[in-house]
Amino acid sequence: MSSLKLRTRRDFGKAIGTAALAPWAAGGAMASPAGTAATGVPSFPANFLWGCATAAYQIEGAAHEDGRKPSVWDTYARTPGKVAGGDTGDVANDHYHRYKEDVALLKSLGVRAYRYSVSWPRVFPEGRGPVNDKGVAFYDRLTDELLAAGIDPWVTLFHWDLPQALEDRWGGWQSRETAKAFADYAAFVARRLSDRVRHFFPINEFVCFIDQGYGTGIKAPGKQIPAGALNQTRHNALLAHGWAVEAIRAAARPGVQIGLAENPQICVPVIETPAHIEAARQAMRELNAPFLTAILEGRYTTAYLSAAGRHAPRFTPEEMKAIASPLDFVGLNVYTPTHIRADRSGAGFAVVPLPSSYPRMASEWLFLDPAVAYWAPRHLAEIWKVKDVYITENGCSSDDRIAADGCVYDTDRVMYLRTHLASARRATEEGWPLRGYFHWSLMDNFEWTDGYGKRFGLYYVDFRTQRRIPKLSAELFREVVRRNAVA
Ligand code: PNW
Repeated sequence: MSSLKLRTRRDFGKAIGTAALAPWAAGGAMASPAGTAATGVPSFPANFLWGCATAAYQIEGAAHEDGRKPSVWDTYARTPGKVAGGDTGDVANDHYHRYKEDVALLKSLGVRAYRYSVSWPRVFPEGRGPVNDKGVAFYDRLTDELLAAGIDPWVTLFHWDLPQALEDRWGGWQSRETAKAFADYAAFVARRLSDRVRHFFPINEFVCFIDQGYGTGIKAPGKQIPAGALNQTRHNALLAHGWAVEAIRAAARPGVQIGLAENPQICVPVIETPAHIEAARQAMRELNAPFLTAILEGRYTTAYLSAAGRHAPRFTPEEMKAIASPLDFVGLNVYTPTHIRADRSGAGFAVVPLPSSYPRMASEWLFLDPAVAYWAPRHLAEIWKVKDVYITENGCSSDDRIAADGCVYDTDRVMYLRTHLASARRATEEGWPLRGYFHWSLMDNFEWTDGYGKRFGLYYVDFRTQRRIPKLSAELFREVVRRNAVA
């Protein structure tokens, strides 16, 4: 009867001898055959990939160092009134000099992957033409440091920092010359890094640098061009993606994997009834017609083209084929929901506006609905038969403070993470092909127009001293990774 008094698996192991223990009982990091971690909480699949994400302009700093020239974000941030507090990425997290320390932070979280972005104007200061060897050398060092720490680099080639020279010369993405230059740059980086980097994302989030960069003008380069020109600019960005996929395949060592890091509207059915779910599927296709749907289907939807009318983009079948170049996986950046209900009129669906009382995080736009982490992979699998899905960003801003004891108790981020991961876990449990999760972000950083005022990190950064302080959420995430289960 003495075994009844034993409380922990470790005691149990001692009693019966370790040889008899199931492999998962010892550490808790491995999944049990039944998909249940040592704690009894359902675990993620055995090879589920845990990672963190960042982007060059948001963390690197060293804006004028070693031959880097300005990007459109350097210019935009310098324009009075554009970025909160007049903040710029000049110094940011000084990651260019502190990358070893930052890789150590990743290592201490236990993650196996890190999504970083390469700064185009660091590698090609003029956007094209002569390469800047010192810029390339930084990504060599960073990549080597990651690999030495057992962390796989997943590399984004464009996270919004377009070389200013290309904006000046061609009006940036308004010209397909920029798309061609991008494919050349992508090929160059893939050739240089693909002996060590096996995963590439050509472009991060189209809407944020096209619709917001050239439509509303709330992000760099801050232009407002007419509807027809905007649709053509969107099309140019799609071409840049497609041509880059082709160029990377041609230039890289065999076997590299190429995917998206896109933030579509994530359509969540208001209630999970068959009618609302069907409406959400239709909405997912139509509301994302300009980018995600175009890439995954190789065509613009009829509704998109007819709504655009005489402002519709001009394109050829060959271009649409390039845009739909086969991908190895699809990554989605998952933040805020679009709630959808069935609707008998017209499209068959309607967007349900958020009530003014709807909960949100510190960023104005970041409304809370963990269901996005479930519906993103499910929609990709159901609508487009995607076989490998990653959440390439998920996270939240919160009003982080250092408490009297020196700790940062970001209980709202802990809640955000736990609920979103539980929702992601529901997706894997039901068999939807979600293969990994990258947290946005490793550490607080330059949050675009919000400057340093909105913090998304697992690590708090004191931007005066560059000290990194683990938040409570870092502890949670480390525990999640260790258990491979929601903690
Ligand atoms: C992403 N929205 O941007 C970017 O990839 C990151 O660089 C950024 O720091 C992070 O999310 C947090 O903002 C987004 O309005 C910006 O839904 C806006 C939205 C989504 C993502």
